[in-house]
Amino acid sequence: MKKEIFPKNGLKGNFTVPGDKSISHRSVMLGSIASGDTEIYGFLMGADCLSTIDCFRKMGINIDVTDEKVTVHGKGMYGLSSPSSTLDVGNSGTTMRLITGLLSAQDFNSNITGDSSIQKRPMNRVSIPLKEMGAEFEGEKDGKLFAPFGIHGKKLKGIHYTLPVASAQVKSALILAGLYAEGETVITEPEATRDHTEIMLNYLGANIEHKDKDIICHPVKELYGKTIYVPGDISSAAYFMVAGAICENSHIILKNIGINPTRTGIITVLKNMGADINILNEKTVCGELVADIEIKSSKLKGTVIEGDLIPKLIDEIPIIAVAATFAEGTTIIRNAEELKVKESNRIKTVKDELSKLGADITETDDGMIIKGVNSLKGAETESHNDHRIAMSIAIAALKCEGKTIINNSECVDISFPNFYHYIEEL
Ligand code: SPQ
Repeated sequence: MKKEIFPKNGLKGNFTVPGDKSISHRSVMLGSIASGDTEIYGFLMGADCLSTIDCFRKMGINIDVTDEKVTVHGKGMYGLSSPSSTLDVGNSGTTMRLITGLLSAQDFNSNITGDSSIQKRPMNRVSIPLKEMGAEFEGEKDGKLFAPFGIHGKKLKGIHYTLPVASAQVKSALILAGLYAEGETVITEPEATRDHTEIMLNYLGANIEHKDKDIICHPVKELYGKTIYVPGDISSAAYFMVAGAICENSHIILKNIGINPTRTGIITVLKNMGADINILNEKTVCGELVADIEIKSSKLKGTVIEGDLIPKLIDEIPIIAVAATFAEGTTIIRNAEELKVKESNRIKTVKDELSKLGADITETDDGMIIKGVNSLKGAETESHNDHRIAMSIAIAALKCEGKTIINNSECVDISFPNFYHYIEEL
């Protein structure tokens, strides 16, 4: 689908965005292995999270979906059954990595596949430590693993593993395997990554400890189904934070957004760039920090983004690049080589697509250098079937002179169904 976007100033709105993708995935996974029902309010009905529901249904879990809530009828720690067919994760890296950890510890075998993008995303990062725990995989080529692949479920043992890259997906896969292992599993993170798995597990009755850079996972006998309220996704809210900052005469309030400190790098960066941004009505819901975020039009300036800030905003770098394009001066992003193994190579796709609009971006090995420019011009662009690239172009288009076209624009449904409708409402 081709989407046409025209320039717009004076964005006004007071609304929430769809539920957090990371938390929605975990609510279905953990609800499935909990005993009793888990009722999930605010679940993200995006394609990725629907893939997770589909995978667990194939493993015998009954999941009811209504407009109001998702109810997972959990069958307990040992209640999953051998999948009726190959588990298809679609475009979802989170589904693929996390369920691989879980399935490594089951007493059955399973097969996983996904779309053409998922088949290029590395699984070694997960299979190497899981093999150390005793797991077995089928489909490795030259010591590398990509979907499609098979998992032979095994009795696992706890290990101490230092993550070579900061990744919440790898950490979570090891925690899920560690719940079933003999002995403790200790994971050392180079930098803190999103901790929704740990928070939700503890909320459902597990004992996951954090000590400095270590996460200590104790085996679990039982988890207990509960009600989960999913906050609005800060990664989705980020598009409107940037839109509110760069479009003149704008004032937007984003309600009920998750502000877990492992995810708020976008707020830190926008503040560093001089944005007029406020956090209001902070509270804790199901262990997660939640608040309203207010943003007004601002004069932005360039900044440097690197080090332990990167995992806190890894998915927001494409939209940060848009903000940087409209800032005065230069923005430098370093230590972000992980962007190369997302739904697209996001260093390259951000540079290629924003450059078509007139942005001044230089690719580097581990990030990019963005020089602020005075104006952009609408052009025909490509999403590369990457939801975050499509949404970032759409926000840049609000500040372009003339019409911008986004080809294959429907991929926004992965994480933000009705995204374009939200823009029109603003
Ligand atoms: O699920 P997927 O496709 O990997 O989603 C992305 C995204 O942009 O929505 C990354 F492409 O988010 C990841 C994120 O980058 C979601 C995630 C999680 O829920 O645990 C963690 C991050 O990935 P990683 O590899 O750094 O652990």
